[in-house]
Amino acid sequence: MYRLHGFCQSGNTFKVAFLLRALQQPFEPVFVDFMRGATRDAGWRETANEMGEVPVLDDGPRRLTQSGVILTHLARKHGAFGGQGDEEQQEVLRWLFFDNHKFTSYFATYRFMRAFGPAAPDPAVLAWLRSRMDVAFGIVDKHLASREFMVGAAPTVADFSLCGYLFYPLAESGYEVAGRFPAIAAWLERLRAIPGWADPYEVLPGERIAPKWVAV
Ligand SMILES: N[C@@H](CCC(=O)N[C@@H](CS)C(=O)NCC(=O)O)C(=O)O
Repeated sequence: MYRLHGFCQSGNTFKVAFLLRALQQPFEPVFVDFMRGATRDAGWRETANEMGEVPVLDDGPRRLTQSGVILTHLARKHGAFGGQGDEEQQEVLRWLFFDNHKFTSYFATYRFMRAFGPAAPDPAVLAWLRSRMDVAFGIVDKHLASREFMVGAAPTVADFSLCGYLFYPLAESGYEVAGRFPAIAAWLERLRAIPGWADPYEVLPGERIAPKWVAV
């Protein structure tokens, strides 16, 4: 059985959990105590991931990291959600890079600082991140205005990657999607309808934490 290392606040882990569930592949969740510094521990990095990040997926003797690599591996292995043919597969890869660089990365950092960070965030840093998010969300919204899924006619791992943080409560990020990005909002409803979708807090290990710095 697959073993998925992560924690419930991690949208990057949720990307993989959602795909495994959509593929009807059971997995054992392995809790990583990120909030108490587990991924910064030298021993953890030695044995789990030298990059100091979750998700980590154990597929038998193979240990995989980077959600984009894991999603691609699972799509190839199970022959689903990978895109049809070379052109679509390259297009999927293009959006995986965009997601990792500009979409998930700014949003996840913003949400973490605002909801779970160790100290009150600097409003100027939040404002800068927000301006980057506005641009990235605008690009994805425009792309989705004329199509149902990011690539081709059916969901692919590009969708699973980009949506990873967007099913968490609004109170954590304070970043309104519904009113501002209608095509993203409609796409999220389509993804929610994929059999296997579940609330991240229902399927990933760890304790829920009340958002801390929401007034900033
Ligand atoms: N590009 C990586 C990002 C993974 C990532 O940032 N994971 C977070 C938790 S959601 C983490 O472990 N961060 C540790 C750190 O930045 O020190 C992926 O997609 O897997």
